Amino acid sequence: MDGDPGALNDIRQTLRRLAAGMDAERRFVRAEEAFRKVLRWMREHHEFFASSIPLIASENVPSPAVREALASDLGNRYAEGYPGERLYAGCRWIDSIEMLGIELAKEVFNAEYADLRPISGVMANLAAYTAFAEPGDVMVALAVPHGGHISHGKREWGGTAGTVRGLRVERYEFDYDRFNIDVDGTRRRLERLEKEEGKRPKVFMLGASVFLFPHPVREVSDLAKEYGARVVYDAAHVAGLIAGGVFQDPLREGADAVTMSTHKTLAGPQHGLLLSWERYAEDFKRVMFPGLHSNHHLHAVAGVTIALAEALAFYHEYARRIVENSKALAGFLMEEGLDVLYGDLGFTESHQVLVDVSRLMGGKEAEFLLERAGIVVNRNLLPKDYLLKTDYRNPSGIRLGTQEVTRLGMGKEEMREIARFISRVLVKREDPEKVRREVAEFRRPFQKVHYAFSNATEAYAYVSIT
Ligand code: DSN
Repeated sequence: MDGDPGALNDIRQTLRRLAAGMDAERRFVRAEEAFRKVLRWMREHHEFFASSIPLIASENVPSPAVREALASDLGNRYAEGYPGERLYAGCRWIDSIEMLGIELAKEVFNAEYADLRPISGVMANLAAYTAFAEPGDVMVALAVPHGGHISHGKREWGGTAGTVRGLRVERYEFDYDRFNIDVDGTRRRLERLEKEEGKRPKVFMLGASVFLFPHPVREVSDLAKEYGARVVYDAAHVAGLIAGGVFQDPLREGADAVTMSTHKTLAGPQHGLLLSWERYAEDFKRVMFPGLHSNHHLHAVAGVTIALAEALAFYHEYARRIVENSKALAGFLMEEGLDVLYGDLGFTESHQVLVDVSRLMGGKEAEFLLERAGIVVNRNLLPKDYLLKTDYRNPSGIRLGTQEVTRLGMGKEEMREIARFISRVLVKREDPEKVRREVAEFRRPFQKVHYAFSNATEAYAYVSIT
């Protein structure tokens, strides 16, 4: 075979095929390993939440029916446009679901116009900025340490309003004693802005991520009228409370549009919703499609529709219990030696409780220790952090929300237990691993979703279809 170039080429090709085969085999093994890892981690995530105390104020556990919607084929389809005017075939049942969702949203929130197409609260806000303002226009919003959301934020912080829509964001003056907007101070600030720069606001943003007390919608709406500006109310956090009639009614109080994500107190899937008045309907329809969305996540639309039906049937009671639990939790935490904010105002009128942990440790360490004990909260900037210029990565506080534990059927007695667990970790500095075992035991009887039509499947059961 010496000197036979044809035979040498054959050998080289055989070796290459063998090497390629080994590469393919290794690739397959790696891929299968990744596939199994994801499935295992999803199960472990479910097990963790089934045995923990979930207190993140922006989350919730949806009903099994909402989870069924998320696993359905609707999430694999397209339905561009408005129901009945689609640009795709196969939308018969999707149209029926979305039309029903629109009708339910109008009824639950007493709105003339409802749009289920925003795929998140941020997209609903972007829709409002697009319909009501042009790049360079002034929008007034809460600063983040005062409770504002990043999607209301300035360009210099990477906020959606500033960075994506190009708005100039001016902050509201803030009343630190009342944890609320200082309307008179804001009026003076805007008068200065007009005098010095000739700029007038186009949009007043209300609503917040840290949201303890109703906002002065009427007063802000009166101020907005002086400028011919629009009022947008971001109800992401308090949508379920508004649906249950216990917080405030922003559309009746003067808001031109209400935006929200649908998975916090509303307890639907992760999605968005926009409510408004008939006079703005055509503007919003155009902005949603083709402006901001192609497809709008139809499995989530079905999930939101189910959550709205649950809201209509059950949320008067659910919302009332959430607020009752927040007030109880705040009071017990204070008795346990924690610095709960705004006790003189009754702590809260929402699902949220704000705790200053800076006397004990930073918010970052508090969040970390509590997670090790199976208590899930998030660190949060407090109003004083604005004045202290605290690093947002280690703020002075933690924010707690009672909407998820309430949905699991917990009441006042359980709030007392939760306050004790938190105090044992943060004040008494007990070993979090020891507390974690007791937390898991405490959680064992609370495995069903309440305030829903059906709860045949446990709240955090991992449903496998593979
Ligand atoms: N960042 C969320 C919150 O926790 O409030 C809202 O999007």
